[in-house]
Amino acid sequence: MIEPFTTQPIRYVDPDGTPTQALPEKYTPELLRDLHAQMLRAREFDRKLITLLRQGRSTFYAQASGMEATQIGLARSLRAGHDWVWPYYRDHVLGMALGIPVFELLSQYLGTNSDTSRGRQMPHHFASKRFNFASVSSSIASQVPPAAGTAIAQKYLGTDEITVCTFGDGATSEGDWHAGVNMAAVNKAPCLFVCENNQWAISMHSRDQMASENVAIKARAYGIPGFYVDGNDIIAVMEVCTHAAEWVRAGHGAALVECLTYRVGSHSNADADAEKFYRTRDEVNEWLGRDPIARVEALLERLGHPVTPEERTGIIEATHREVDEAVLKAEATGEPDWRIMFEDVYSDLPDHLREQEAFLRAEQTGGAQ
Ligand SMILES: Cc1ncc(C[n+]2csc(CCOP(=O)(O)OP(=O)(O)O)c2C)c(N)n1
Ligand SMILES: [Mg+2]
Repeated sequence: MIEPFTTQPIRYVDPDGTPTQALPEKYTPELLRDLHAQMLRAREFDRKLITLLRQGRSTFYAQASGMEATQIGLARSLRAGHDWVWPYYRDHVLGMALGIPVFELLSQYLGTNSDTSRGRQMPHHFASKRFNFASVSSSIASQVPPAAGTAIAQKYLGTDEITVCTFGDGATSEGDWHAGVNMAAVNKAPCLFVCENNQWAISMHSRDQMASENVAIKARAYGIPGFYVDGNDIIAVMEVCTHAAEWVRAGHGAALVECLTYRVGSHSNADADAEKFYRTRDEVNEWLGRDPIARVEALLERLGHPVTPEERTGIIEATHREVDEAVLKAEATGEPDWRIMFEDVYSDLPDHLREQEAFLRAEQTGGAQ
């Protein structure tokens, strides 16, 4: 029985791999190995993307390392390409787990011609029409009101889709967050709000920015259930998110899930030295001891189906190949032409943009028009 508003995060497996309660039958060694492989692929993707950044091929990246169980567990509770997702910037692992190809993500990071937004967004602002995955927006919590609107439309149209809206702990202190959650709640709209609580909003710890016990409890004020879950326990995330998504899909209204996790890397590449300025190495090490990937490895070992070192290496090497091939394929499509800046918004360019286009054209042709 999954209950909202628990005082402790809901957990199925301890960090050392010991089950804390009977595991539902569906968690066979095959499924656990699949979840493990997907988490390890995501971790390695982060490492590869940081290398690309250092090579100067892209300019911005926000790692999800440490948060794999939250994003992959959530993805497994959704109907990919059917339900709608209003994500936040750290959700590339959620996107990958739903099925967005690495090639599409990399096209966006590299701003090549194969990018659906054709380089018009800063890196790490991906989207996928095919997967009903709205574009990432960097403005914290700005995705929450549109998610509420999407869910209200789904209810009005009588579809069986739901909307999922993700955000960090910091986002729950924003006005947009409260307005959006209230609108979805009062309209009993099919919206699943998921907080990826990694405990930091850049350099601000969650204890310094909210007086409430946790994030889940904020749901009480809006009359919706709030589930508090161990976000580094992929089984707990899958069970709670599936339960909450089904509840939302059944027409009961909105729900909130808080996944308590930790960002083990920097906030972004613009925050290179977190341990020097705002958090301690001891804190990071403590959370590395609750790593979501190691937890599934320990569980599989206990179940007599260990992941071998060769299997680990195989997953890591396959991810390297996958990223390397996608980079070359994306780069081969070339850089978008500068003229696309003026396309896709106005059918008739306003005068000031016409002037700017003419100015740029003159620059490109060395002054000759
Ligand atoms: C409206 C707004 N205010 C401030 C910022 C600057 N900013 C970028 S990320 C961030 C922290 C967000 O923390 P959280 O929601 O916990 O997500 P996390 O990055 O930890 O995953 C802030 C304050 C912003 N992008 N938008
Ligand atoms: Mg955070």
